[in-house]
Amino acid sequence: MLTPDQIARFRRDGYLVVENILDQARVLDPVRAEYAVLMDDLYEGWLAKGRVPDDVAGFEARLLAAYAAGCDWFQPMDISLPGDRITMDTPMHFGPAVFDMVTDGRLLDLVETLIGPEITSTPIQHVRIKPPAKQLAPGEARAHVGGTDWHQDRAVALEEADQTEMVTVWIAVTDATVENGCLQVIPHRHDRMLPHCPKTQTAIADGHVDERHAVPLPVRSGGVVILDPLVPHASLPNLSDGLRWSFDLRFNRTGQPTGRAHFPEFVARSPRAPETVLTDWRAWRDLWREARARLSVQPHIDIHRWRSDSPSCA
Ligand SMILES: O=C(O)CCC(=O)C(=O)O
Ligand SMILES: [Fe+2]
Repeated sequence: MLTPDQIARFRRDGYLVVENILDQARVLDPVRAEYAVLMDDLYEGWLAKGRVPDDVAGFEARLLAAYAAGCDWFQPMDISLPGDRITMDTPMHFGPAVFDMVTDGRLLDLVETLIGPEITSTPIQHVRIKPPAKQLAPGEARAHVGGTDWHQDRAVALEEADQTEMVTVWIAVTDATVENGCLQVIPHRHDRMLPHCPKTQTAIADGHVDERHAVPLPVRSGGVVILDPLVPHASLPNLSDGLRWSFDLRFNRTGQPTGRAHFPEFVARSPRAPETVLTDWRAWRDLWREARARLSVQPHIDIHRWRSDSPSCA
């Protein structure tokens, strides 16, 4: 699936942009349709409470109206639980179209060339539907809604996964452009973990990223960006008039820690033990429902190792 040249570039640079991986008609249109239904369900609920205007139609307009009204669509649309305050009612989204995307054969072929054929889908995964920056509230700090600060993905998992062979796969649902807030990376800088600090987001400590070396990574809808877990990356702000929509997924070699053991993982591909592969989206959803129920009655589990009082963060 990847050419030897692409694999060599990934190993050298720590990232790779690959266009035309996910089919529009077969994979992304169903995802859009699934989210349109979800948006309408959420909107009806807010309408019933008088929280949003009733003359707004369409996914994008409804999402922006909900944001302006202070109604949260992020967590109900996310394919994960939050890092804190999990209750029995915490909303999340696990549906057939998203499952088909996460387990897409072409996507897994690509992952297989980098980490081998025994592939686990990790629970560190998000949807990011980013409104134009000019429509965001002044204090908006969430990396799933506004810009993302510089970080390494290895650093947002726990230490137990520091040796895990994993890759991040970032999927462009809308075209990702420099204007609408595509990813940017510091190529070649993936030899070691940099200190991070719990700022508004967990981010690389001041002075460790030279932004003059940042390379933006535009990619068309259906294309993906693959990231080494140690490559520093961030997103640009969305300076366009439209939404910037992506998913980010992570895959590791089966049997190695995901770095977020309290959330569910599943086997996405396994020539060695095909019977272990999860094929039913309902089973995926149920794993997350069970995790939510368990975590809602447990003490909080940190998802990061970084402390604001460490020397690098002073
Ligand atoms: O899309 C973004 O803003 C950030 C994504 C990211 O950090 C990731 O995919 O690891
Ligand atoms: Fe990241």
